[in-house]
Amino acid sequence: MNGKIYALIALLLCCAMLCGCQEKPKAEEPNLVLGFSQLGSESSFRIGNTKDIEDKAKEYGVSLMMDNANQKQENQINAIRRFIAYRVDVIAFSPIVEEGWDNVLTEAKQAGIPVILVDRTIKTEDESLYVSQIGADFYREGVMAAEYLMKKADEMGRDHLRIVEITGTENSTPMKQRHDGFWDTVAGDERMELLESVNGDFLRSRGAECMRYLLEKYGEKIDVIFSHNDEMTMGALPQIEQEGFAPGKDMLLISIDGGQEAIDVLKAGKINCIVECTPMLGSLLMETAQAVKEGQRVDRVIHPVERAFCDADDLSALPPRGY
Ligand code: GZL
Repeated sequence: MNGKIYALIALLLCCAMLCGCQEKPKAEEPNLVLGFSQLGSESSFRIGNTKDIEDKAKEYGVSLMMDNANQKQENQINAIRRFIAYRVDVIAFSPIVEEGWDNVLTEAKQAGIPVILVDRTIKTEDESLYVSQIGADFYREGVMAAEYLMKKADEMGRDHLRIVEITGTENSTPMKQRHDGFWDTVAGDERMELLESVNGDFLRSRGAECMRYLLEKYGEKIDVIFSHNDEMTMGALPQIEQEGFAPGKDMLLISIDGGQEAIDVLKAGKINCIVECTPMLGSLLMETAQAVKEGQRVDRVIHPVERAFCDADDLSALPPRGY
C-alpha cells in the first residue's frame, strides 16, 4: 500500500515540476514605442485621460513613455525633445494651448517621427507637422450646451436669460471652440444676454474665485452659468449656495465633461445639463499610432461620439463614468 502512495506522490511531483518548467510565454516585445506628453492633472477629465492612455498602452502592448507637463507648455516642448532624442516610433501630446509648437514639431518631422494630437489641437500653417488629431468636437459641445438652454427657456416660458460664462484655459482649443459654439448658436435668440465672461483656467479653485466675483457683481441678476468644465462648476457650486441661491433652480448650471462627481450632482438636481467630453481616447490613440507606424493612412481628425446629460433625462441606468 505504501509503495502505491509513494508512486502517486512521485507522479504528482513530476507533474508539478513539468508544469513549473514550462516555458513562460515570453513577454512580447513592444510593437511600438510611444512618447506621450500630457499637459497636466488639472481635472478629473485629465486624470481619466492619462489613466485610459496608460491602461490601453498595456492592453495593446505599446511601450509608453508618459510625461506630465504640469500645465506648462515649455515642459511639453522639453518632453517632445526628449522623445526625439530617444527616437520613439511615434510622439503624441495634448497641447495645452494652440500656438507655439512649430519649432519643436519641425524637429520631430526632421527626425522622421510622426506626431499625433490627442484631445486638443494646434494652430499651424504647416499641416505636415502632425498626422492626426484625436479629440472631441469642442465647437459641437458649445452648440449642444446652447441648444439645451434654448429648449429649457421654451419650457420655462422665459423671455430673458442673463448668462455668465466661466471659460477654460485662454487660447486652448476647448475654451475657444466651446465659447464660439455656444454664442454662435444663441446669437439669433433675443432672450439670451451675456452679462460677463471670465476665465477659470479649467481649475476648481479658479472656478470658485470666478463665481465669487460674479455673485458680488451681479447677484440675483444671474439666471444661467455656462461653465466650460466640471472642475470649475464644482468650484462654483458652493459659492452659489453660500449666497443663498439654489443651483439648478434659481440659477441654471450648464457644464462640460461628464465625470462621475458632476453627474451625481446633476442627478441631485443642482446641475441642469452636462455635455459629455470623454477622456477615453486611449484605444483610438493606440490604434492610430500602430497604423501610423505601419505606414497606413489615418484620418486627419477623429472625433469620439459624445452626448449630453440633462435634467429631464432618466439617468438611473447610466453605467459608472470611469472618470
Ligand atoms: C477637453 C479638455 C479639457 C476638459 C477639461 O477635451 O481639453 O481640459 O474639458 C480639461 O476638464 O482641463
